Amino acid sequence: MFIDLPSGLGAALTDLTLPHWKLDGPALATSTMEEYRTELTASPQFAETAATLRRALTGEGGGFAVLRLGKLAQALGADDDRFLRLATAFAAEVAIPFSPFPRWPLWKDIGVKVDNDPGKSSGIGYNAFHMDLVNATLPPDYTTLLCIRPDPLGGGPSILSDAHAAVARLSEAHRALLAESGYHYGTFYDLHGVGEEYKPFPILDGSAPGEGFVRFTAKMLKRSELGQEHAEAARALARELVQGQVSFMLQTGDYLIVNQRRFLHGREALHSGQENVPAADRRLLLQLFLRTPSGTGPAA
Ligand SMILES: O=C(O)CCC(=O)C(=O)O
Ligand SMILES: [Fe+2]
Repeated sequence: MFIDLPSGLGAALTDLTLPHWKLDGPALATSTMEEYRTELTASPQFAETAATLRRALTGEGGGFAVLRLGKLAQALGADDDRFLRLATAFAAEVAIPFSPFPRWPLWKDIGVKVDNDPGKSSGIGYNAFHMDLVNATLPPDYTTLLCIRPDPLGGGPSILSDAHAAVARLSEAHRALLAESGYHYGTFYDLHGVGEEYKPFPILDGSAPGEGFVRFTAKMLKRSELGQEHAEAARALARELVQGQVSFMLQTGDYLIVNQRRFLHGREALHSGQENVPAADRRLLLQLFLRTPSGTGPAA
């Protein structure tokens, strides 16, 4: 679901300078959320655009959206603080922005490091289907990625897949295995606002079909020791996710918001030759997490 800014709104926002945000612990302060909302609600068609965004994320069949802020990015500069504040204001219309990493800023850089593990954040390879903070008892309700610069060599399309639809295509036997606490992934330390470490965890949590998290990362297939049957069921899920995937290239100013209770996300490999691209020109995304106050999602 791609959402363009109505041109009147784009023009109004270009002229708007929002104040710096304040944090309250790991979360955007309520005073900032109210300030931003007041400023933006005065802009033409803002309320409708925010409602469209919420519907795309939580309405029937929805689960992710790309808000196209490219013209704003062009007018203000994608790396300008004013642009980042406007993106934050849109995020705050969906849920509460927060950082689970106490020592990092609200928005986390995802750059390109040629020496990193290629399959992980900031790596250059295929970033397989996953949810963020998969091994926390309370993962963020939304993960969001703001594209500051696409891969100048043209690689790295985003991939999205409807997790519940993928689960529905599996056999009963595989679903039963996925509902067992047979899975674990990664490390967990110094995180705020996402509960406790969850280890081992079930991929399916016993919620009604189509509800709850599908607590999955395909990275566990390579990086975690799993029992053979559990691994087979997880591989079947990974195949169905790929089977149902959509993919698209984020452009400068595109803001991808993923409802983690519905969709899993990932990224295809960047184009080969990253070592010849100066670090300052490589792909750059900024990541922000959102928490719904109720934990179930805003009304559409
Ligand atoms: O690079 C991307 O497009 C996705 C990165 C990602 O999913 C992550 O770092 O969690
Ligand atoms: Fe991710």
